Amino acid sequence: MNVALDDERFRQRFEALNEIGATERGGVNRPSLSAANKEARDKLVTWFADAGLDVVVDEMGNIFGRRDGTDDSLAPVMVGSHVDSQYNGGRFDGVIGVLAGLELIETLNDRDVRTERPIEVVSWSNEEGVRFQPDMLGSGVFAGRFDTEYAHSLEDKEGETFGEELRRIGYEGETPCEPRSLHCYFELHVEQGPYLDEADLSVGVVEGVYGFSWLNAAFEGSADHAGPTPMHLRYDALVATSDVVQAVRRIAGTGSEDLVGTVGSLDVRPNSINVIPERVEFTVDFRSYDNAVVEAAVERVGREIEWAAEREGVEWECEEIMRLDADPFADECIETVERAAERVVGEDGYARLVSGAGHDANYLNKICPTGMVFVPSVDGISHVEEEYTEWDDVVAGANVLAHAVVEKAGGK
Ligand code: HGY
Ligand code: MN
Ligand code: MN
Repeated sequence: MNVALDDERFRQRFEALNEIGATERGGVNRPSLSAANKEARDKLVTWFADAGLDVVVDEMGNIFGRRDGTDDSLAPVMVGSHVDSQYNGGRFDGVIGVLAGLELIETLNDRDVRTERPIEVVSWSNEEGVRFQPDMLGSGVFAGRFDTEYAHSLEDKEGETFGEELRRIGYEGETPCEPRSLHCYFELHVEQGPYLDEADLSVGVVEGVYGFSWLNAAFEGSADHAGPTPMHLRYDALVATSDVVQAVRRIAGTGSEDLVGTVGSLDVRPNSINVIPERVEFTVDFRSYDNAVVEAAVERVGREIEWAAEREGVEWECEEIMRLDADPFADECIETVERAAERVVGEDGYARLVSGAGHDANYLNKICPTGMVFVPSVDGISHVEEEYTEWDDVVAGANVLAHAVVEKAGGK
């Protein structure tokens, strides 16, 4: 079946959804379980229902829209992504994956095509992990990595729990969030790196996703007056932290070529110009496609934290809050996506690549054959308001996704 999506309807939905939480600089601010995230969820539920999908919300707030096949005893093909965003993030990250799945449903309805297998479109909760860590939480519980009780107990910086916030916005569903039989899962996403844009390619056939580790760490020194306290009597938590920030950069420069390391969040207390920092809480994010390299980097930074604490005479804490191994996607799904890419953009229009960003597909890949389609991020920029992808590339990627899903769902 040759799937040709309705670009205009797809684009109108993209613009309408991104009006929610729109920022002045052209991005979106729709953090997990915020009022803007609720508004986006409400819009999705309406659109899913209007497209004739059976809508189910599970106990993690994951939203599923199911379209029956001719044989509903068969496991469904699932397609989706997420609509929560970074604080002041990009308009394409996650959204195009959910809306491309919905557009496929609308196109099948228009063409009165019934696939053999059911198709489910999904919008996962808390993919970004900026308000509630770790990230990919909704898909992680669905894949059996975390239990719902743990996930609901997670707190944001204001002490609000995930469960309370989910109930407050009315998205704690009855349906258990747990692994179930899926024929396969596909996700369309922006690359969020420079490769496709530099190679001037419209589509990426994703072979797998980097493994990664997230650490929450802290140094505890003693606050004191910045004036009369002599240097030899200081126990400065921020000086110890600055050693580790530099160490993360050094570690990322060793190991394998693809190892990346980031200290992205840092909280200084009391954070006052004339008080020696007493406590600093910070995060470390290491990623590589080689799991042993991530392991070695985590070990090494642990030692750096201890040494920095010793040098400065402060206490240290370090907890790994997330470790996700890299593993390749299923060949059958990679090849399905590749065939679809050849069909839509030709042999010279795509390339195979690996994802440095994490996705819900990481977890789906643990429970069913999984594949991803990438489209280029202009200048490789993402997780900021300037994130941008040419609409023609978004449409090309969505058509590749549609062909892959229809092939696997047995569409004639
Ligand atoms: O961290 C990630 O790569 C994803 O955006 N959650
Ligand atoms: Mn994303
Ligand atoms: Mn993201």
